[in-house]
Amino acid sequence: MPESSYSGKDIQVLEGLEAVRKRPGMYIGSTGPKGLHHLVYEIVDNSVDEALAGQCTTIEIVIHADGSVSVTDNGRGIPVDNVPKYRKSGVEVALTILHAGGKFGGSGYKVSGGLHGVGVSVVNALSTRLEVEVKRDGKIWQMAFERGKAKGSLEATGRSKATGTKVRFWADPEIFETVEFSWDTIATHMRETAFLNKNLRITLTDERELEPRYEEFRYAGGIVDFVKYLNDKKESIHARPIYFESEGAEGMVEVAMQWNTGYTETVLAFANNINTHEGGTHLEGFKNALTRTINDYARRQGILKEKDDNLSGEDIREGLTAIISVKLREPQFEGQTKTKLGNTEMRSLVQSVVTAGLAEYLEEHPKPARSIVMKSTQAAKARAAARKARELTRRKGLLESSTLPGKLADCSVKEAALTEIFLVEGDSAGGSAKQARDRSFQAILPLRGKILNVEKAGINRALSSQEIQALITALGTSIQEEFDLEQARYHKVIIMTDADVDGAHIRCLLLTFFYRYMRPMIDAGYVYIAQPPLYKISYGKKHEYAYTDKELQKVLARLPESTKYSLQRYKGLGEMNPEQLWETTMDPERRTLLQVTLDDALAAEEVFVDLMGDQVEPRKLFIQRHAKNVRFLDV
Ligand code: 28G
Repeated sequence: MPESSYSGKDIQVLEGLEAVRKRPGMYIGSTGPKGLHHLVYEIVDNSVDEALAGQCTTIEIVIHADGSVSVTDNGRGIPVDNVPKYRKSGVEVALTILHAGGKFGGSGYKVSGGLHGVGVSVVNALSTRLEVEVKRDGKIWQMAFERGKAKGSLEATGRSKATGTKVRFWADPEIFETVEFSWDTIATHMRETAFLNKNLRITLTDERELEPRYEEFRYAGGIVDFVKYLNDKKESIHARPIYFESEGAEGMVEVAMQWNTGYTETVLAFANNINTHEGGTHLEGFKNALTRTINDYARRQGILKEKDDNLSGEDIREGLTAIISVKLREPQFEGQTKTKLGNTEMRSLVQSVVTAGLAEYLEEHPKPARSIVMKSTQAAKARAAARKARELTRRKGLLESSTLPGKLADCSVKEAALTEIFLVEGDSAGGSAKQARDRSFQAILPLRGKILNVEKAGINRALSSQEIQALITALGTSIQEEFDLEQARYHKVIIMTDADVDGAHIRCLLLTFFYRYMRPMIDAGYVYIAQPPLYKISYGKKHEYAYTDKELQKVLARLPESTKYSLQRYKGLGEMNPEQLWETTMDPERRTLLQVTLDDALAAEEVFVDLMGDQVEPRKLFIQRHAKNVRFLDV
């Protein structure tokens, strides 16, 4: 189309995508790795919608050698016909009009238009290049874009009997802090998507390595398989997950649940495939129904006597792994991160489905029913004991004592928002860190040896550990029910451990601690992991650091052939002098910190359970895989 014939609508389109490029954060949350991966999900969501409409069975994702990503589905293919309102093909409309394709009020359930609900046009705007290929009506149709602008128009380029849509995009390095996709991040998300969409086949291929990596996700059991997966390394109380589903005018509800012998509650709630981290009406309905039904049953069976208090929701959910998945036509997402379901009709719907389904299960399965109730009563007893222990500890002034631990080298600034604390493995590294730090705003807490394994130990023992007590007092927030984010003495808590397996283990122990006892610290984004370098490369009078093996290869490749260099591999923080520690790991101007998020409840759970759980086998496997780096083996 010649430029002179651009209509007002065309100009609006360009302005629309320009707005996306100007303020990408508004559309995809961030321009960090999270926002980058959001691009993939945004495209995949469109394919999942085709699957939800019953028109698509397979989604193939490829991370290409050049760093681009393609998504291919075998749906009906985006319509290619002219859309009169825009005087463009349906394909071009989908890729250039913000919020194209009316999210709500359609006939079926939709994933897209969910979390940020921005659509593929946003991916287009944030890519240096995007290619789309549609197969339908016996033809292959193709078109390309650069930074959101169409290069030509949709053209038929060949013939095919197949149908479907393929989109390949190159994320724009001018927009994103990094354009490197992570296999683990995409795989975890796709596994979750496959669990939530029974029998949908999703494949992931990574062609960036010489030997391509490939994985297929397809679960005939849907969320029942999801629960089995989450409980895989745990010992379950009843053999098969409890499952019920129901579909009505308000939407569809599916619940799968299984108790294990552990103490953790893992209840994940989804609405239209979106992980509703902040919960909402569906989760409330589930919890209400669960608490009432189990208490009713316990009383009817005489396990709870008239004089006994009701079992609390927390007691009942101890060791419970559950997935609640609802699909509804007009989801309302609320809350700070728009991950809280607001539709009130879902509260009563889920509540009645769970009440009916669970009551029936309990009647029909008396043995597991009894085990479940006994587990809850034990939890109630343990909780009462823990409360007592906490009160005792508090009376001794250990939890909220105003005297800071002796080993803490505190900073001089008192304004928590400006300060940070490094949790450092071992006294020697702690010593270096104390010398290296900027004492005005950086505090150091050395933690000796392995801090207590809080997953295995109950709270009583955890609290009697000196390391844990020092940690709690230094952070100032107290724990669990008494936790108060306002009292945090630092807004950055930086875990600094060695770059080896023991370091990873200690990091995991600390993360477990935060996860179990101070979760809001993670939610608030206060917890970080320091990134010490793995190598120092010295040549002439210069030196450089490499933080990964890949980076080392890059640095070495850059050096002229004749250059002599020496290579130091850091096995621990202790091998760095204070100055090195400062410039590589602690200086806010130069360091990289990884912010710990709970976005990935799945991945976190897995690592915690692998390393901390009761079963020895996964831990052994982990250690064998990393055996060359193990210093001491007390896991
Ligand atoms: C591979 C990358 C991402 C998609 C379809 C299929 C249809 C469609 C997509 O229609 C417009 C609005 C409501 C009907 C629908 C094809 C009906 C008939 C589709 C994708 C038209 C959008 N034939 N597959 N959009 N609707 N896959 N994958 O984007 O009225 S998007």
